[in-house]
Amino acid sequence: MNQIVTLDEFIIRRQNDFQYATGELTGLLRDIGVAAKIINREVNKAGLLNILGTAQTSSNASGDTVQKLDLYANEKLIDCLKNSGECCGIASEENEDFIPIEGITGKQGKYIVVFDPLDGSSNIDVNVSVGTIFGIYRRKSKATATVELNDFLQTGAELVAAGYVLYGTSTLLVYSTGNGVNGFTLDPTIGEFCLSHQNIQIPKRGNYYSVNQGYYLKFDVEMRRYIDNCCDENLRLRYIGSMVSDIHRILFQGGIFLYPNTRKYPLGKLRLLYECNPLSFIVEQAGGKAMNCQLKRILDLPISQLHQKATIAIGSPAMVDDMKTFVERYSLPASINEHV
Ligand code: P6P
Repeated sequence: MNQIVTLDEFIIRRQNDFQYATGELTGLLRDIGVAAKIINREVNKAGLLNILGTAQTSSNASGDTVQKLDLYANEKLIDCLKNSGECCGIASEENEDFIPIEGITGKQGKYIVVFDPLDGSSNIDVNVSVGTIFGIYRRKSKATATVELNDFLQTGAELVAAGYVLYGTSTLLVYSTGNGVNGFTLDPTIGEFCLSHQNIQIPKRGNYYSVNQGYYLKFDVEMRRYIDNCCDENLRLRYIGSMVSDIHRILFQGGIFLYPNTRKYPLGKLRLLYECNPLSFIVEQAGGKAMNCQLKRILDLPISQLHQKATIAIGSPAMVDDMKTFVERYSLPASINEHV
Protein backbone atom coordinates (compact mmCIF):
# COMPACT_ATOMS: atom_id res chain seq x y z
CA MET A 1 0.00 0.00 0.00
CA ASN A 2 1.38 3.44 -0.88
CA GLN A 3 2.59 5.45 2.10
CA ILE A 4 0.03 8.03 3.23
CA VAL A 5 1.31 11.62 2.95
CA THR A 6 -0.92 14.12 4.73
CA LEU A 7 -1.28 17.77 3.71
CA ASP A 8 0.81 18.95 6.67
CA GLU A 9 3.57 16.42 5.94
CA PHE A 10 3.61 17.40 2.28
CA ILE A 11 4.00 21.13 3.04
CA ILE A 12 6.82 20.44 5.49
CA ARG A 13 8.59 18.12 3.00
CA ARG A 14 8.30 20.81 0.30
CA GLN A 15 9.25 23.68 2.58
CA ASN A 16 11.81 25.01 0.06
CA ASP A 17 8.94 25.57 -2.40
CA PHE A 18 7.42 28.32 -0.30
CA GLN A 19 9.45 31.53 -0.29
CA TYR A 20 8.18 32.47 3.15
CA ALA A 21 8.26 30.63 6.44
CA THR A 22 6.73 27.19 5.95
CA GLY A 23 5.05 27.26 9.32
CA GLU A 24 2.99 30.29 8.30
CA LEU A 25 1.69 28.60 5.15
CA THR A 26 1.17 25.30 6.96
CA GLY A 27 -0.96 27.10 9.52
CA LEU A 28 -3.06 28.87 6.89
CA LEU A 29 -3.62 25.77 4.74
CA ARG A 30 -4.33 23.67 7.85
CA ASP A 31 -6.98 26.18 8.95
CA ILE A 32 -8.53 26.20 5.48
CA GLY A 33 -8.43 22.39 5.58
CA VAL A 34 -10.21 22.33 8.97
CA ALA A 35 -12.91 24.66 7.67
CA ALA A 36 -13.23 22.46 4.56
CA LYS A 37 -13.76 19.36 6.72
CA ILE A 38 -16.49 21.13 8.70
CA ILE A 39 -18.14 22.45 5.54
CA ASN A 40 -17.86 19.01 3.94
CA ARG A 41 -19.68 17.47 6.90
CA GLU A 42 -22.61 19.86 6.46
CA VAL A 43 -22.65 19.73 2.64
CA ASN A 44 -22.89 15.94 2.84
CA LYS A 45 -25.99 16.03 5.01
CA ALA A 46 -27.49 19.37 4.01
CA GLY A 47 -30.71 17.63 3.02
CA LEU A 48 -31.18 16.43 6.61
CA LEU A 49 -30.74 19.84 8.18
CA ASN A 50 -32.55 23.06 7.80
CA ILE A 51 -29.64 24.58 5.84
CA LEU A 52 -30.93 24.06 2.34
CA GLY A 53 -32.58 26.81 0.44
CA THR A 54 -32.17 30.56 0.43
CA ALA A 55 -30.92 32.52 3.38
CA GLN A 56 -32.87 35.35 4.97
CA THR A 57 -30.36 37.87 3.58
CA SER A 58 -31.40 36.99 0.07
CA SER A 59 -28.47 38.41 -1.94
CA ASN A 60 -24.77 39.23 -1.58
CA ALA A 61 -22.56 42.14 -2.72
CA SER A 62 -22.64 40.83 -6.29
CA GLY A 63 -26.40 40.42 -6.29
CA ASP A 64 -26.23 36.60 -6.19
CA THR A 65 -28.89 34.74 -4.23
CA VAL A 66 -27.37 33.59 -0.94
CA GLN A 67 -28.00 30.03 0.24
CA LYS A 68 -28.02 29.11 3.93
CA LEU A 69 -25.01 26.86 3.37
CA ASP A 70 -23.13 29.81 1.80
CA LEU A 71 -23.41 31.68 5.09
CA TYR A 72 -22.50 28.60 7.10
CA ALA A 73 -19.38 28.01 4.99
CA ASN A 74 -18.48 31.69 5.21
CA GLU A 75 -18.71 31.69 9.01
CA LYS A 76 -16.58 28.54 9.35
CA LEU A 77 -13.81 29.88 7.10
CA ILE A 78 -13.75 33.21 8.94
CA ASP A 79 -13.71 31.51 12.38
CA CYS A 80 -10.89 29.11 11.38
CA LEU A 81 -8.76 31.89 9.84
CA LYS A 82 -9.35 34.19 12.83
CA ASN A 83 -7.72 31.54 15.02
CA SER A 84 -4.77 30.94 12.71
CA GLY A 85 -2.66 33.88 13.88
CA GLU A 86 -1.24 34.14 10.34
CA CYS A 87 -4.15 35.97 8.70
CA CYS A 88 -4.62 39.74 9.16
CA GLY A 89 -7.56 40.21 6.80
CA ILE A 90 -10.24 38.42 4.81
CA ALA A 91 -12.26 39.27 1.71
CA SER A 92 -15.21 37.03 0.94
CA GLU A 93 -17.87 36.87 -1.75
CA GLU A 94 -20.41 36.99 1.08
CA ASN A 95 -19.14 40.20 2.69
CA GLU A 96 -19.52 43.65 1.14
CA ASP A 97 -16.28 44.89 2.71
CA PHE A 98 -13.05 43.22 3.83
CA ILE A 99 -12.73 41.95 7.42
CA PRO A 100 -9.66 43.04 9.44
CA ILE A 101 -8.44 40.31 11.84
CA GLU A 102 -6.67 41.27 15.05
CA GLY A 103 -3.41 39.43 15.80
CA ILE A 104 -3.18 36.78 18.47
CA THR A 105 -0.98 37.71 21.47
CA GLY A 106 -0.23 41.00 19.70
CA LYS A 107 1.40 39.34 16.67
CA GLN A 108 -0.23 40.62 13.47
CA GLY A 109 -0.63 38.10 10.68
CA LYS A 110 1.36 38.66 7.47
CA TYR A 111 -1.20 37.22 5.04
CA ILE A 112 -4.59 38.09 3.69
CA VAL A 113 -6.98 35.44 2.43
CA VAL A 114 -9.67 35.92 -0.22
CA PHE A 115 -12.34 33.31 -0.85
CA ASP A 116 -15.63 32.28 -2.33
CA PRO A 117 -16.83 30.09 0.53
CA LEU A 118 -19.22 27.96 -1.48
CA ASP A 119 -19.06 28.46 -5.22
CA GLY A 120 -21.90 27.04 -7.28
CA SER A 121 -24.14 26.99 -4.23
CA SER A 122 -27.30 27.23 -6.34
CA ASN A 123 -26.62 23.52 -7.02
CA ILE A 124 -26.71 22.49 -3.36
CA ASP A 125 -30.45 21.79 -3.23
CA VAL A 126 -30.14 19.41 -6.19
CA ASN A 127 -27.12 17.56 -4.86
CA VAL A 128 -24.62 18.75 -7.48
CA SER A 129 -20.97 19.30 -6.48
CA VAL A 130 -19.91 22.70 -5.14
CA GLY A 131 -16.58 24.15 -4.07
CA THR A 132 -14.58 26.60 -1.98
CA ILE A 133 -12.07 28.82 -3.82
CA PHE A 134 -9.25 30.61 -1.94
CA GLY A 135 -6.25 32.81 -2.60
CA ILE A 136 -3.45 33.89 -0.25
CA TYR A 137 -1.47 37.14 -0.52
CA ARG A 138 1.25 38.69 1.61
CA ARG A 139 -0.01 41.96 3.08
CA LYS A 140 1.47 45.13 1.55
CA SER A 141 0.80 47.44 4.50
CA LYS A 142 3.09 47.67 7.54
CA ALA A 143 2.99 44.59 9.77
CA THR A 144 2.02 46.66 12.79
CA ALA A 145 -0.83 48.52 11.05
CA THR A 146 -4.41 47.43 10.50
CA VAL A 147 -4.98 45.80 7.13
CA GLU A 148 -6.27 48.14 4.41
CA LEU A 149 -8.09 47.88 1.06
CA ASN A 150 -4.88 48.02 -0.97
CA ASP A 151 -3.73 44.81 0.69
CA PHE A 152 -6.57 43.11 -1.20
CA LEU A 153 -6.31 44.97 -4.51
CA GLN A 154 -3.31 42.93 -5.71
CA THR A 155 -3.16 41.27 -9.13
CA GLY A 156 -3.44 37.50 -9.40
CA ALA A 157 0.25 37.41 -10.34
CA GLU A 158 1.03 38.48 -6.75
CA LEU A 159 -0.71 35.47 -5.18
CA VAL A 160 1.64 33.42 -2.98
CA ALA A 161 -0.77 30.48 -2.88
CA ALA A 162 -4.20 29.55 -4.20
CA GLY A 163 -6.45 26.55 -4.31
CA TYR A 164 -9.90 25.09 -4.16
CA VAL A 165 -11.84 22.42 -2.28
CA LEU A 166 -14.29 20.36 -4.32
CA TYR A 167 -17.16 18.75 -2.39
CA GLY A 168 -18.02 16.02 -4.87
CA THR A 169 -18.06 12.23 -4.92
CA SER A 170 -15.00 12.71 -2.71
CA THR A 171 -13.67 15.87 -1.09
CA LEU A 172 -10.51 17.11 -2.79
CA LEU A 173 -8.23 20.01 -1.83
CA VAL A 174 -6.08 21.24 -4.73
CA TYR A 175 -3.50 23.98 -4.15
CA SER A 176 -0.30 25.55 -5.44
CA THR A 177 2.33 27.83 -3.91
CA GLY A 178 3.78 28.59 -7.34
CA ASN A 179 5.74 25.37 -7.74
CA GLY A 180 3.25 23.04 -9.38
CA VAL A 181 -0.21 21.80 -8.40
CA ASN A 182 -1.03 18.96 -6.02
CA GLY A 183 -4.29 17.38 -4.93
CA PHE A 184 -5.26 15.89 -1.56
CA THR A 185 -8.28 13.67 -1.00
CA LEU A 186 -10.02 13.75 2.37
CA ASP A 187 -9.89 10.36 4.08
CA PRO A 188 -12.85 10.60 6.46
CA THR A 189 -11.67 7.55 8.40
CA ILE A 190 -8.66 9.49 9.66
CA GLY A 191 -9.92 13.05 9.07
CA GLU A 192 -6.87 13.97 7.00
CA PHE A 193 -6.34 15.34 3.49
CA CYS A 194 -3.97 12.79 1.91
CA LEU A 195 -1.83 13.31 -1.20
CA SER A 196 -3.70 11.70 -4.12
CA HIS A 197 -2.77 13.72 -7.23
CA GLN A 198 0.89 14.83 -7.44
CA ASN A 199 2.16 17.44 -9.90
CA ILE A 200 -1.11 17.83 -11.83
CA GLN A 201 -0.53 18.78 -15.49
CA ILE A 202 -3.43 19.96 -17.66
CA PRO A 203 -3.65 18.22 -21.09
CA LYS A 204 -2.54 20.49 -23.94
CA ARG A 205 -5.93 19.95 -25.60
CA GLY A 206 -9.17 18.21 -24.60
CA ASN A 207 -12.55 17.05 -25.87
CA TYR A 208 -14.67 19.30 -23.68
CA TYR A 209 -15.84 22.87 -23.82
CA SER A 210 -17.75 24.40 -20.91
CA VAL A 211 -20.03 27.41 -21.40
CA ASN A 212 -23.65 28.32 -20.68
CA GLN A 213 -24.90 27.61 -24.21
CA GLY A 214 -28.20 29.21 -23.24
CA TYR A 215 -26.55 32.61 -23.58
CA TYR A 216 -25.15 31.82 -27.07
CA LEU A 217 -27.20 34.51 -28.86
CA LYS A 218 -26.13 37.07 -26.26
CA PHE A 219 -22.39 36.53 -26.81
CA ASP A 220 -20.34 38.73 -29.13
CA VAL A 221 -19.93 37.38 -32.66
CA GLU A 222 -16.30 36.30 -32.19
CA MET A 223 -17.24 34.14 -29.20
CA ARG A 224 -20.14 32.64 -31.11
CA ARG A 225 -17.76 31.75 -33.95
CA TYR A 226 -15.39 30.05 -31.52
CA ILE A 227 -18.28 28.09 -29.96
CA ASP A 228 -19.44 27.12 -33.46
CA ASN A 229 -15.90 25.81 -34.06
CA CYS A 230 -16.09 23.73 -30.84
CA CYS A 231 -19.31 22.18 -32.20
CA ASP A 232 -17.74 21.64 -35.63
CA GLU A 233 -14.89 19.79 -33.90
CA ASN A 234 -17.46 17.59 -32.10
CA LEU A 235 -16.26 18.70 -28.69
CA ARG A 236 -18.55 17.66 -25.84
CA LEU A 237 -20.37 20.36 -23.89
CA ARG A 238 -20.14 19.91 -20.13
CA TYR A 239 -21.52 22.74 -17.97
CA ILE A 240 -22.50 22.17 -14.32
CA GLY A 241 -22.97 25.82 -13.35
CA SER A 242 -20.37 25.39 -10.62
CA MET A 243 -17.10 27.00 -11.72
CA VAL A 244 -14.92 24.85 -9.46
CA SER A 245 -16.47 21.62 -10.78
CA ASP A 246 -16.32 22.69 -14.42
CA ILE A 247 -12.70 23.79 -14.18
CA HIS A 248 -11.69 20.75 -12.10
CA ARG A 249 -12.80 18.48 -14.95
CA ILE A 250 -10.82 20.57 -17.43
CA LEU A 251 -7.72 20.51 -15.19
CA PHE A 252 -7.74 16.71 -15.24
CA GLN A 253 -9.16 15.87 -18.70
CA GLY A 254 -8.40 18.98 -20.75
CA GLY A 255 -10.80 21.46 -22.32
CA ILE A 256 -11.81 25.10 -22.07
CA PHE A 257 -14.20 26.97 -19.76
CA LEU A 258 -15.73 30.21 -21.00
CA TYR A 259 -17.74 32.91 -19.27
CA PRO A 260 -17.85 35.74 -21.84
CA ASN A 261 -19.58 39.07 -21.52
CA THR A 262 -23.33 39.15 -22.24
CA ARG A 263 -25.87 41.96 -22.28
CA LYS A 264 -26.84 40.99 -18.71
CA TYR A 265 -23.18 40.84 -17.62
CA PRO A 266 -21.32 43.31 -19.91
CA LEU A 267 -18.18 42.98 -17.73
CA GLY A 268 -18.63 39.25 -17.19
CA LYS A 269 -20.30 37.56 -14.20
CA LEU A 270 -17.43 35.89 -12.38
CA ARG A 271 -15.46 37.77 -9.76
CA LEU A 272 -11.78 38.48 -10.41
CA LEU A 273 -10.46 38.50 -6.82
CA TYR A 274 -11.82 35.25 -5.38
CA GLU A 275 -12.92 33.21 -8.41
CA CYS A 276 -10.95 34.00 -11.59
CA ASN A 277 -7.54 34.81 -10.08
CA PRO A 278 -7.13 31.78 -7.77
CA LEU A 279 -8.37 29.33 -10.42
CA SER A 280 -6.20 30.98 -13.11
CA PHE A 281 -3.18 30.71 -10.79
CA ILE A 282 -3.84 26.97 -10.39
CA VAL A 283 -4.46 26.36 -14.12
CA GLU A 284 -1.33 28.28 -15.16
CA GLN A 285 0.73 26.36 -12.59
CA ALA A 286 -0.59 23.15 -14.20
CA GLY A 287 0.54 24.36 -17.67
CA GLY A 288 -2.73 25.92 -18.80
CA LYS A 289 -3.74 29.45 -19.80
CA ALA A 290 -6.33 31.96 -18.60
CA MET A 291 -7.27 35.20 -20.30
CA ASN A 292 -10.26 37.49 -20.47
CA CYS A 293 -12.32 37.91 -23.63
CA GLN A 294 -10.25 40.97 -24.50
CA LEU A 295 -7.25 38.58 -24.59
CA LYS A 296 -5.57 39.99 -21.48
CA ARG A 297 -3.92 37.49 -19.08
CA ILE A 298 -6.24 37.15 -16.08
CA LEU A 299 -3.40 37.24 -13.54
CA ASP A 300 -2.21 40.61 -14.88
CA LEU A 301 -5.59 42.34 -14.76
CA PRO A 302 -5.55 45.41 -12.52
CA ILE A 303 -8.12 45.25 -9.73
CA SER A 304 -9.81 48.28 -8.17
CA GLN A 305 -12.83 46.77 -6.36
CA LEU A 306 -13.22 43.69 -4.13
CA HIS A 307 -16.16 42.33 -6.17
CA GLN A 308 -14.87 43.39 -9.59
CA LYS A 309 -16.09 41.11 -12.39
CA ALA A 310 -14.17 39.68 -15.33
CA THR A 311 -14.80 37.66 -18.46
CA ILE A 312 -12.73 34.50 -18.67
CA ALA A 313 -11.50 31.79 -21.02
CA ILE A 314 -9.42 29.24 -19.11
CA GLY A 315 -8.06 25.75 -19.70
CA SER A 316 -5.84 23.76 -22.05
CA PRO A 317 -3.21 26.03 -23.62
CA ALA A 318 -3.83 24.98 -27.23
CA MET A 319 -7.58 25.60 -26.84
CA VAL A 320 -7.18 29.01 -25.24
CA ASP A 321 -4.85 29.87 -28.13
CA ASP A 322 -7.56 28.72 -30.59
CA MET A 323 -10.09 30.97 -28.84
CA LYS A 324 -7.62 33.87 -29.10
CA THR A 325 -7.28 33.29 -32.86
CA PHE A 326 -11.06 33.42 -33.33
CA VAL A 327 -11.39 36.60 -31.29
CA GLU A 328 -8.63 38.26 -33.32
CA ARG A 329 -10.17 37.12 -36.59
CA TYR A 330 -13.86 37.88 -35.94
CA SER A 331 -14.03 40.68 -33.41
CA LEU A 332 -15.75 43.76 -34.74
CA PRO A 333 -15.46 47.36 -33.63
CA ALA A 334 -17.70 47.73 -30.54
CA SER A 335 -19.92 50.19 -32.40
CA ILE A 336 -21.45 47.59 -34.73
CA ASN A 337 -21.11 44.45 -32.58
CA GLU A 338 -24.65 44.55 -31.19
CA HIS A 339 -26.23 44.41 -34.64
CA VAL A 340 -24.52 41.26 -35.90
P1 P6P B 1 -24.72 30.96 -14.98
C1 P6P B 1 -22.21 30.05 -9.61
O1 P6P B 1 -23.28 30.91 -9.26
C2 P6P B 1 -21.23 30.83 -10.47
O2 P6P B 1 -20.75 31.92 -9.76
C3 P6P B 1 -20.12 29.92 -10.96
O3 P6P B 1 -19.78 28.92 -10.06
C4 P6P B 1 -20.69 29.34 -12.24
O4 P6P B 1 -19.68 28.97 -13.18
C5 P6P B 1 -21.54 30.49 -12.78
O5 P6P B 1 -21.90 31.30 -11.65
C6 P6P B 1 -22.80 30.00 -13.46
O6 P6P B 1 -23.46 31.14 -13.98
O7 P6P B 1 -25.03 32.36 -15.45
O8 P6P B 1 -24.25 30.08 -16.12
O9 P6P B 1 -25.80 30.31 -14.17
